[in-house]
Amino acid sequence: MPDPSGDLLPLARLAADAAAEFLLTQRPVSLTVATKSSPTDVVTQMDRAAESLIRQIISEQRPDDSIWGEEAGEGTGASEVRWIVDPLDGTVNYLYGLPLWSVSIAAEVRGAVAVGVVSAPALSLRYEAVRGHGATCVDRTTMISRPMRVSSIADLSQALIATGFGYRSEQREQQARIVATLLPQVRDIRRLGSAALDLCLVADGRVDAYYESGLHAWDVAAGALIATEAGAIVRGGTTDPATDALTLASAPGIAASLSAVVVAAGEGGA
Ligand code: LIP
Repeated sequence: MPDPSGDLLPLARLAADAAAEFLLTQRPVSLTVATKSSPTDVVTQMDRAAESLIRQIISEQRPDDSIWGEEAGEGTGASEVRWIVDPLDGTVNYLYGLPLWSVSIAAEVRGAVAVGVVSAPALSLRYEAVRGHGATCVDRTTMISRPMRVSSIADLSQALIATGFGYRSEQREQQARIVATLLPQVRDIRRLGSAALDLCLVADGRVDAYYESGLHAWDVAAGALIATEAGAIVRGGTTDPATDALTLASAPGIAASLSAVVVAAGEGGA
């Protein structure tokens, strides 16, 4: 059966760049904010409009594919391709005018993620991967692309670790206890606010590892492929519906030691 991945990457780029450009240049002075799972789990009209734009671009070229997006849910399709879309990952950062947010688009072929694109327009960067063909970072200003590789770190005490927190108070209390356990054992912690971007920063060696529990498939599908293709050990990051499961992406040299600490401390419901 032919592998359509070669056709999917250009379309993923087109959709991600269009949504990124829209979000960056059409942001209104005042955003209309609604809430979802908690009073701090926000969604704006820009999240929804960006997803509509992505759906329109994909469906025009590949009308038989299904699309599963954070805001409009999962549709049906007759083809073997399912698109998994987070139109605006890091909504709180976007709301506050901070630059760390991204557009995340993955294409699954026969149940396995084959293509992943994460666009971070405020950083002028696009991260991308095709399964089995490595991971690339594209500077959207110069259009120069370069291969990405995870860091070579082997000592957890020297590691810069990214993480994130859920929107429910009881979940955040547990996650705070885990960070308190981990913090004395590592170089430092970063909470950047976009899971898709965190995974790409692991791929690029800008942080040594990232872990978070309670993420959704749309947060991680593209970034997990990009991190894997850059040599990371990735635990979780599946396209299963959200659970309290742990997503962990790490440079190989600290994957076992980091996993042992966060799981023993109770992250990921384990
Ligand atoms: C966000 C994730 C982030 C997590 C936030 C939130 P959203 O996704 O990317 O890693 O810590 O709580 O879930 O809500 O901006 O799409």
